[in-house]
Amino acid sequence: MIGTTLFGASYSVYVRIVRLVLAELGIAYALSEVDIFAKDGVPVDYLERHPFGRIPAFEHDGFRLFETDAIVFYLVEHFGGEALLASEAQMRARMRQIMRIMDNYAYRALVWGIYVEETEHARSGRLAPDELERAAQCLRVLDDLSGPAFFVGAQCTLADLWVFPMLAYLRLAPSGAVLLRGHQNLVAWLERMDDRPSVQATRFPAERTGAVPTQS
Ligand SMILES: N[C@@H](CCC(=O)N[C@@H](CS)C(=O)NCC(=O)O)C(=O)O
Repeated sequence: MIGTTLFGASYSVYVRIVRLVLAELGIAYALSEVDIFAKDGVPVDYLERHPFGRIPAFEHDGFRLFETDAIVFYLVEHFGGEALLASEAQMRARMRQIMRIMDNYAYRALVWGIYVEETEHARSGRLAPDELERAAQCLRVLDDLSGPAFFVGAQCTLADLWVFPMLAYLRLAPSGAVLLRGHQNLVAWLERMDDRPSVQATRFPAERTGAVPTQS
């Protein structure tokens, strides 16, 4: 396959991270829609691209890849996107720390624990204190790590592009919006990010229409 193709769904947090990077770097690509939550399960041919059945998967001029981190670093290195990396060692380490916090702690708590539970499982206002506390802890940590303009330094880096999709879902959930109100730094950062063309070009369907996606 010649060119750049991203396989996944526009409602997916991890697909959006890659799309944000593609947009920030001005790389033309095709989005090939794959619904891993389809009634009949993950499409069988998709498992050839991603044996674990997650999204996204990626192909560039015949080079196939999966795992968001690997895809993003390939894009940055192949297409000269170093401006998205913090330039100094400690700041770059902080950037990666924030990315891994999002993967390892925030994704489950914010997206599945709050957004999906409240909007899809009709548990709005009925979450348990420990579910809310896990999300609250993530926000406290992120708030502590956030800088005055972007997460790390004076320019948008991969840290911002990793955090944005997860907080974008969180703020759509009633309890998530309440939690966020206690972190005005994060609210202001979200509003700054909302102005970026990359963010506007990759809106989740639920942000555009107010409709709730099947899964995230
Ligand atoms: N480690 C994977 C995670 C990707 C991931 O979890 N994607 C979600 C959608 S945002 C997914 O495929 N979920 C399906 C599932 O949990 O079965 C990556 O970094 O690409």
